[in-house]
Amino acid sequence: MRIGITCYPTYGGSGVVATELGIELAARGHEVHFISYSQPFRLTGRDDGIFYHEVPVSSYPLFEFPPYDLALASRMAEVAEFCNLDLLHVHYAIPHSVSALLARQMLAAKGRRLPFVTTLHGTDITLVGLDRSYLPITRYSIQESDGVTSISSYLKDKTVEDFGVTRPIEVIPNFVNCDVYTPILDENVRAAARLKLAKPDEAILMHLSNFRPVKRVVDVVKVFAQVARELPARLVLVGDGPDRSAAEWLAHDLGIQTRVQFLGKQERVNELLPLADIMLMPSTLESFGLAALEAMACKVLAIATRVGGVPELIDDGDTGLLYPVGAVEDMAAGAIALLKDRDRLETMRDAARKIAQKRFCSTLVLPQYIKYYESILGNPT
Ligand code: GMT
Repeated sequence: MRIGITCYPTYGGSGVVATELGIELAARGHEVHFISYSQPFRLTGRDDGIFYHEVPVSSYPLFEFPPYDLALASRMAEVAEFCNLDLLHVHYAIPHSVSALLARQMLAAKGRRLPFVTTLHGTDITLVGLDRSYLPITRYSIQESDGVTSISSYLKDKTVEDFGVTRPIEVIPNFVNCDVYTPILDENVRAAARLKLAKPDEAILMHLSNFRPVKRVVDVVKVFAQVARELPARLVLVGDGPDRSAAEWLAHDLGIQTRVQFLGKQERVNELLPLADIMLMPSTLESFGLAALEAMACKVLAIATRVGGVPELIDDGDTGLLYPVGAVEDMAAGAIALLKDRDRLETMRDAARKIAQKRFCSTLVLPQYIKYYESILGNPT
């Protein structure tokens, strides 16, 4: 198949999923064309079968807001025509599914079919899409998509409840390449790599996000402060975003700044994650929680909040620990108990890796996408 993929290229889990999907599709012999305003950040190097088409958005004094969605629709239609695309797959409904809808109409006027699949990821449904200025068009473009997938049952149910969408929605979960996100099996090699981040006797707690308010990065620092009072530990924060400064100040005010490292955005998080003992994901909401899955695949236990689609990924007490939003004391107590009971931690870390392999590995999830594309192509609406 020849597939056009559009996503937010620089920020967030939906772009990561879209990029990894493109890489995995290309590795299986499909031709993948990314269409976006900049190259997706995890798309490094030049893989066979992967092409990137930039969307130029020109400005003009009349435009207080340059219309990216229109430029995107034009480029989607052009790329589809020139590269003979079979379908478009857009990630995050706003505005991508509206642009795809326009591109489909432009090609229909030329007698050419261009179906599109919309994948719902999270705040396109739970936050931004509910804004009155976006809701009607978001609902319309989802309803008009040739196929709709969501990354969890939770998000599917929210889309039906809050948007009244009546068309079928296929749940295809986030996935991870278990050969790329993998534990370091040789303990000596792991111990040597950990020395870059912590002393040998220190536990490593890690957080990975885009530091938006929904991620509650300040809670990460608060949890760590309590853990660090009880045992030797380091906190490593990966990523960047609006709440980084608040978290840095808090670490400073609590006097733990020497034990907290902000690494900023990192390209190869798969090399950092296996060095951690515990991943902290205290978000207000996660429709799935890709960062926790990536950690689990690396045999790292996630301590997270019982929100959205997270319970579909983490089995509380078995493959991770779940708490109410803001339950900082309890999260810290859970982390301390596990770090003091290394046998239980090891058992749970093993279970986390096993569930990632058994349910969320790209080898299992990719065929679901491919089958879904085939069903769309075989069933003209
Ligand atoms: O909804 C968002 O915040 C945007 C989106 C993104 O692009 O970062 O995140 C969502 O998509 C990820 C990948 O599918 C999920 O793993 C995240 O849980 C989800 N975030 C939220 O629901 C807050």
